[in-house]
Amino acid sequence: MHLYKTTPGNILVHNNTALMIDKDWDALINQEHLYQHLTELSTSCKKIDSNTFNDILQNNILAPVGKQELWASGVTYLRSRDARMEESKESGGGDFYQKVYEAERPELFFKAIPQRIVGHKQDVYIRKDSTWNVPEPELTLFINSKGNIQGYTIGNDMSSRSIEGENPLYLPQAKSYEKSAALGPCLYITEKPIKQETVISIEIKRSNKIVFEGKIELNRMKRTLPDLASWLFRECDFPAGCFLMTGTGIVPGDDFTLQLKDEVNISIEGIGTLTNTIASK
Ligand code: DO4
Ligand code: MG
Repeated sequence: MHLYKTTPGNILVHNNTALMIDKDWDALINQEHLYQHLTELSTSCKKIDSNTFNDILQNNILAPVGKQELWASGVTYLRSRDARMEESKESGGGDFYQKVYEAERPELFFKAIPQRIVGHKQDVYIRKDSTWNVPEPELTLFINSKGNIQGYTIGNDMSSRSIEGENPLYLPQAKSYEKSAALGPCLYITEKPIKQETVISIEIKRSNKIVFEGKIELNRMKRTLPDLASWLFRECDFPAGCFLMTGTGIVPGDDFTLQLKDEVNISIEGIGTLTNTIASK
């Protein structure tokens, strides 16, 4: 099932039926058994006709976030390790990426407060002091306050490769700034964990022409999703739950950088497509 946060309210799509759920977003998603909870709620919710729903999908989707923090995982795929070793070789930081790829403890970093997160069809920013910028397409987990993965969404972990490559200690500036993260278009809530064969893909368009595309399966990730969640919850409490990006397995070649007005489309099987346009502050 898919749960959308929209300006008219929360909409659940279950068994091909769109239903309006009149509940506070944070209270709604932070359930112990979200799939079962929504299944029960769906029997008593008001239906929305398909024209109204399609209109809302076109114009009124918000990021599926309330009060939650957004965290991110790093170097969980070989491709991310290799690209980062390359970009930081002059600064001498390359070894750290190899070490963290092999280590038991994953790289987890704070990405954004809700205010810095945008939704589907909104602009994401590149920094004006950065010369090399990429989107990172990432399966993103919604984890409830008890530390259990309850849903999935699509994330774009916008990244400055020039700033991170200059010195790995600049990571927070390379990763966290206004509109540096996009989430959406919805929360995908399943009875069983998402399939390992799930395909994550990205397409970047410039003046309507594809300038980069790539895809990867989730099973290429070095770590498991529950392992990432459990490291994050070791010493942090999240009263409203939290979102966790799980790392990128797709990085464009070193000659590629985003330009203003590029359109980034990230798709994950079962969830949908997250579309954002590149802009700056
Ligand atoms: O190590 C820096 C960040 C890595 C990252 O964002 C990723 O692998 O997706
Ligand atoms: Mg990333």
